[in-house]
Amino acid sequence: GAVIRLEDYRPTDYLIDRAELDIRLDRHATRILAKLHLRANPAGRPAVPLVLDGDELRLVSLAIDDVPASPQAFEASPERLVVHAPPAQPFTLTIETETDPTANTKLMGLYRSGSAYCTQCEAEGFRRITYFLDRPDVLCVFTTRIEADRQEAPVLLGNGNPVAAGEAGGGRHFAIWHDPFPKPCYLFAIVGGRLDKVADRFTTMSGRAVDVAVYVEPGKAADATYALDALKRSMAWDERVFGREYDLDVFNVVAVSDFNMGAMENKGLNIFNDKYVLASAETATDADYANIEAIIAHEYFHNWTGNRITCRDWFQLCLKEGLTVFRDQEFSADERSRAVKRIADVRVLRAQQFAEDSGPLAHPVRPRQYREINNFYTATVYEKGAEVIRMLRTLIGDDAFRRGMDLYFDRYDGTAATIEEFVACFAEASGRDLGHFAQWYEQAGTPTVNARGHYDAEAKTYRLALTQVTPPTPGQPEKAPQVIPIRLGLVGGSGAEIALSPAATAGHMPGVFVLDGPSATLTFTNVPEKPVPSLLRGFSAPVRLEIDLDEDELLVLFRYDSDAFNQWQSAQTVATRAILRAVGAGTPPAPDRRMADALRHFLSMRAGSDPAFAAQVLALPTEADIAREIGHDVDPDAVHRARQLVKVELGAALAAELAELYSQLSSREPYVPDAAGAGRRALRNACLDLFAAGRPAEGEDLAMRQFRDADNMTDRFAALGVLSHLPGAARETALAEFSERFRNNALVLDKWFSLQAMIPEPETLERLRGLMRHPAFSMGNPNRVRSLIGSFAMANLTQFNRADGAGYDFVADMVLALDARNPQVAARLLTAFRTWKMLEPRRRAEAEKALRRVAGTPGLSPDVADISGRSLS
Ligand code: DPP
Ligand code: ZN
Repeated sequence: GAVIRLEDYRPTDYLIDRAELDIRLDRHATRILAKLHLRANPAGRPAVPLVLDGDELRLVSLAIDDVPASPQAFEASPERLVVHAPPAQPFTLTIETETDPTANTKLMGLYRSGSAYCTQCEAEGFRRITYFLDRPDVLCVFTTRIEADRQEAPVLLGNGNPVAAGEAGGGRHFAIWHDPFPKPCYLFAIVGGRLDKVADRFTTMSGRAVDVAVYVEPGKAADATYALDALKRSMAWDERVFGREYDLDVFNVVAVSDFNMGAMENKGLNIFNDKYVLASAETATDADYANIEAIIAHEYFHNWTGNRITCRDWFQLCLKEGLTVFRDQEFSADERSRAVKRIADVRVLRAQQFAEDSGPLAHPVRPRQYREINNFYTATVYEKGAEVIRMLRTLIGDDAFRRGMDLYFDRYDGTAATIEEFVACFAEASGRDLGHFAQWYEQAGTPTVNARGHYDAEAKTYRLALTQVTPPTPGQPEKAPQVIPIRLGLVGGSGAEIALSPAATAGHMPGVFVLDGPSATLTFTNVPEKPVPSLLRGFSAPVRLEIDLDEDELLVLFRYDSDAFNQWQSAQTVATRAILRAVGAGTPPAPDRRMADALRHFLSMRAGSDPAFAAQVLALPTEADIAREIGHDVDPDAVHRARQLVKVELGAALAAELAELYSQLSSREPYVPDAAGAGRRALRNACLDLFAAGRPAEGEDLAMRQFRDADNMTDRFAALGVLSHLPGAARETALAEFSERFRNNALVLDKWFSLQAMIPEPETLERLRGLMRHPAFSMGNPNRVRSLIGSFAMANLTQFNRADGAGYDFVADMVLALDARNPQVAARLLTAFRTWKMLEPRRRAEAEKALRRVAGTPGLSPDVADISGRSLS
């Protein structure tokens, strides 16, 4: 595809104010009659041809102002419809197209999933339904008539409110939906099928009744009640926290089993990957429940941040995504534990976004160019985009932030906005100049902040020297300093918080220093003793922090810091250093009792009161975390061995305490998927995991017992996870029992696929090839592909990066096999190569060879061509 640039933006020459669609569903020949009400755009060029987008479309007929168009008046190809000389006055185009939803394996546009018809239009799928100005700044009021065989599709859903329904003759029926809110066509959706539902009613803050429902495949309604509950809680939260009320009479969610993304925020008709809707104690883990809650909230919150105010162009994607991720993170933090949620979010940010930001696919939160927009639904746009909003709030404070949001909603409701317009609202609300801050949207790469402290006992002053540097990224060799809010405190040796002299952070929010130049020195006065600085509290900026603290000082923070995030971070840093020493030595480092002692003490004090947090503390940094810390010439096998050594040592040192805690936490109460219960289960399973590393024989027995006795998926699957790391007969038995028990549940078998794909053993590749022949596996279903092949590529560091290159070859083969069928899923899989440049030379050469093979294959989709091209650049 050609390069599309932000600076080339110009408004369309025409506008489409209204569209009346009549969609006659048929498995192989769906007819779409679209009557578009057009006029010249005052902001566009006058009297130019009208060019509408298409993609693999077949035009059946065309009329202009209800008169069949003469062949000379237009030109139609699968990719576009050109009307050479459209009427000067407002006019209508009536376009008839035909598509085959069954043959649509890209899962973009209208397609079939199971026995239902559904759509996916973001980013550019609507042009696979009819010719249109398929871009987010064309806002249109849609009225949609859907017609189908009543037996085949008794349920017919569209955007907006239902306005009519009835018989259409010949066993067919219809429904008409009208959405009064002008919207871009990427938010268009319909669903038709035989579906069950759970339904309820939500009363909004102004007293309007909204019918809310979640539709699922027949027989699965009971598994949708948690999603429905999460939806109502989301609606109430957005009213309470952002003052945002829902605006239609109905809100429908539909779960389908074939879906490229997690879910889609179509106006009034969210369509979900069923993985993020269906849940029961027997089939979903606590993590699944938390994801369902977060994604239901995310899509619902889009109603204001994305739908009522949409994006002017796709470069502004973070305008809706970063902001909406921020909003869903806040929602989950309020519904659960704020500290634990923050830790979990930062883990994801580092694993996904930091990895992306340090490799060839790095790009700004608002990119300036793209070849394929589907490839920019990234961790940078979403997760770093959310961090930018969070920093904004930290900089200007909660009140000004809320005023800025109100202003944004007020001023831009019903429009397609830009980042500049968004940021200006906060500048206005806070009276601050946010010009430099806005550079977070433009400059890629993860800054490293270095901090060195010096205590003058005589003068009782503490000086903190801070510097920042951002490494080069593709297209951005030179980097400017960023505006980095550093939330901080000083902790005394015996744990007391030392009051900060006000001058140190003058001009900023309390407890926040803003580093906005290459370096700065802070001086704290009246510091009675040598302090331990606690920097970047709550992870106040998406940066890497280097700090000259020794293990004893880190353990002071671990024990005493008033900031839970930094408590956790300190323990992670101590563990990271231990693993790095083991990588260097190649043998177990001299046992360091301090970490085990500190954890023992921590567990005795905190395990009871804050189990969810304790579980986070017990989880060692991942292999990928360690690899990123090393940064270059990484040998994944050495990383794996070193991490395992430390884990074994720690598990052995704490075996007694872990076993004790494990049995204390055993509960015979019925499963409830709430945060408190999830916390206890998380800690118990973290104990099991660490214990099994230290005492594998006993651990295996314990895990097997838990696996068989569990009354819920969280415990059963955690036990299976522990067993999966212990080679032998027990593991194979448990795996077989699991697949037998859940043989009819595709989503549960996905977990089983994924776990096996992540086993860090050379036999895994063969196991994978075998599993691809399993009857439950299918290359046509994105969830299956991501579970089996994606888990291997993204989450099995040693086996994807096998020294012989077989892992790369396998994934390259899969990418090529998928590309013809579903380019989006193929391109996403290929991003597993994003860290190839940090590997040791032999693996680097093998990875490059595989990437070159992909890049050199004729007939690649634009999606895969873009990722392979940028990965090699
Ligand atoms: N459906 C995707 C999301 O909500 C893209 N908008 O993030
Ligand atoms: Zn979103």
